[in-house]
Amino acid sequence: MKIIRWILGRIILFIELLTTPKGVVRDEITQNKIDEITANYKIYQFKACPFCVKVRKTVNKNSLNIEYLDAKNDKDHRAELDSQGGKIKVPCLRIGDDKWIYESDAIIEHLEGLVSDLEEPVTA
Ligand SMILES: N[C@@H](CCC(=O)N[C@@H](CS)C(=O)NCC(=O)O)C(=O)O
Repeated sequence: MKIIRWILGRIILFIELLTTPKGVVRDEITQNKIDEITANYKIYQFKACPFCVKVRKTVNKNSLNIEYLDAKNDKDHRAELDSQGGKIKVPCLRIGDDKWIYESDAIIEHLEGLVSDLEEPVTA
């Protein structure tokens, strides 16, 4: 069972490698603004989790600089996710110390929303 899971994990990572989108290139001011906000973001993940792959694709496509934390092998990160986030489930987006967003779709919606808010031209 462990070996099958391992093989599936490698397949998932290989497909990710083949299908990872190129990141958008945006003007420096907007990218810096986005980086400033995401400096406060962390994503707890299991490397080969398909839901985490889905979130990483959004991160890469939008050229977001977000730190990933391994909640599978790193005991401290796993304990943090459990005790502060409320459960061990990945992916989980942590914003600062107070906001923990579970569910890949909710994380993607948040990240896409952040980018579109900052990229949206302001109209009078
Ligand atoms: N509906 C969730 C599913 C997430 C999920 O099932 N994650 C699995 C890993 S692939 C998990 O965290 N399982 C808890 C565990 O293995 O301890 C999402 O879209 O984020």
